[in-house]
Amino acid sequence: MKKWLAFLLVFLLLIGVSAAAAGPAQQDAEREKRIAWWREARFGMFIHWGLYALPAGEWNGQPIPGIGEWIMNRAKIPVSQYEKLAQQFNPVKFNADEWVAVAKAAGMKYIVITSKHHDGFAMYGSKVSKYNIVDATPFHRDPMKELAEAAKKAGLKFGFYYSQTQDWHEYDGNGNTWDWPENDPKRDFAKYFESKCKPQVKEILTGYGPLAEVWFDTPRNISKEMSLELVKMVHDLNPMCLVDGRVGNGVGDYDSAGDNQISAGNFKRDWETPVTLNDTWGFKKDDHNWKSAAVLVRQLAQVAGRNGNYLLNVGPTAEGVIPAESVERLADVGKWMAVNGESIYGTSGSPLPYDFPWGAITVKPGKVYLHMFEWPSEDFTIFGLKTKVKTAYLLADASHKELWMKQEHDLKIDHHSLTLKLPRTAPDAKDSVIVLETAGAQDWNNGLLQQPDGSITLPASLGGVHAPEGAKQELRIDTRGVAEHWTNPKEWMNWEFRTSAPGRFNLVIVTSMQKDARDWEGGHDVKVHIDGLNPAGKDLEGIISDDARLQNPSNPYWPYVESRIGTVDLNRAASYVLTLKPESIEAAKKLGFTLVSVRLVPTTR
Ligand code: H79
Repeated sequence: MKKWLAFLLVFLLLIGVSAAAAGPAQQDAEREKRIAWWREARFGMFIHWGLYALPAGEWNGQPIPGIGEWIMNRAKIPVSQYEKLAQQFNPVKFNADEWVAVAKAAGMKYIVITSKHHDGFAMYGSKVSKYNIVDATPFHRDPMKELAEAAKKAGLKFGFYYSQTQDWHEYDGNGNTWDWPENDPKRDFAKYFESKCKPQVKEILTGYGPLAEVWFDTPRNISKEMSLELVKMVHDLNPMCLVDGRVGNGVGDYDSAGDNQISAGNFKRDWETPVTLNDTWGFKKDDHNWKSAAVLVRQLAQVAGRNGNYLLNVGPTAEGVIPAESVERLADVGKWMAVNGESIYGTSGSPLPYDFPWGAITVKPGKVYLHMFEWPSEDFTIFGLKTKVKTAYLLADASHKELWMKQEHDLKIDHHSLTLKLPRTAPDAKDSVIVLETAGAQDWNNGLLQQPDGSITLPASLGGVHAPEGAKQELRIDTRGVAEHWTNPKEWMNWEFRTSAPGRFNLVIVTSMQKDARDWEGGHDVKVHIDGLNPAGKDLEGIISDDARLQNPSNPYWPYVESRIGTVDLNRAASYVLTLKPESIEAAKKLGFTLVSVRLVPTTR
């Protein structure tokens, strides 16, 4: 072989190999750059604004149940009728600076607004479709231009929601089954994707300055190629613009939790949850079920404590006004943020993968923030922090007066505890933040530990899942940390945990209602075995029944159900392994065994 040819071959081989190797790593580096501001931000405003704000939940004098922006679908309104709303849409009270000021005062760092929702109406001046706010309404202004500029002026990031798959206005779009039969073979999604979706996404990426993120939604059965095409278009046109997880097929820049779902488990990844201030996204005149400022602050802290971003929605009216009830609550959240923002912005999630009954933890290098939703009546103790705490103080106390504390390590059982003496009253009834300043890098025991109140919680999201040899595992843990598809009694779970205070415990199994609290399935027969008992105890057996309800205020849409299974003696400070095996599972409703956690709660004697 000629020498130059050999060189050329080696050279080609090298660039081939290096290109292949550099691909994903390069993407990671780009993603790290794009997402830095977002991790710092933690808190954003979502805005659902469109023609649906006009009917505001009512059609032909009838209240239409469900989320407001779905009215066209829920009331099966023909395109020819729904379209007419545009002629009346004239939001004369719209003021971009005012909206941005509401977000800014709340402590939000970014805004994401609907450029086009499932109804197909563009809320910006589109050249691709005349069905848009500039051409089809008497308003004739492009409010998105005004908002993008106002946000920029105020130092907030700005992005767009875009419904890429559902478009109920288009014959070839997805979702409108009342104007055109669903399985009409002439309907061609690819045609809609090429002629409307892609050109409109290009418009929003090029007409409004650099975007912070594009928030796609309900990918449905869109192909991976299509998802990738959208991601590529976003990054090509706007290299610093993020793409949310709902672009579909797992190719976004970060994961999206389900609507109003606060993910559970041990999160190191980047994720975001969209949450409604009441129960709707788009304005509905009869939805007065507003979350209190306390719930909002706690959700924000809980999401940050799980390493996520909180995208909180407002639904302005057809006149262009953010409802006063929303503005008031956001202002209260802002007051809390003005004092406690340090415990949210730029923090990472808790190093401990489980929840606490008292609140949540966020961390920064050298600092631990304890978010106390419930203020303890006596001393407050936390287990598992191995690093020495230099000082502890209330974040709301500008003088940082040191709190009395005692930090101990019981060598015999390798148990770390920290106890603080707190003032009698909480600095803030919503969430009082205690700061622990640590010496050096934080080191935690992040196994499952008995808690200072004596209880032990074994969350489904942290258990081992086992399927029989050779069988495909159906059971999975959903984004809320709840077991789903657990219908096969041959699948089972186990947990290892440690106790520090022996005693007798009630064993309680917590399951979740599903379908937005509309349904639950019980009657499963379960067996619990604990390894490490001395003397060895008998296995417990019981039925998953609706013994009590647990309403978790920071997770209002999915109440939990408690089932009491029996009592057990854990009479040593030691490690145990608990195994949960169903004998039978009721699955007629296809919900099955929706396990949230197994709890061991000290009996009072
Ligand atoms: O934009 C908001 C929602 O409109 C959108 N995501 C958030 C951010 C969304 N699209 N689809 N879904 C949420 C799932 C919708 C389910 C339901 Fe229904 C709509 C439940 C009640 C109305 C469809 C119609 C399923 C049952 C009836």
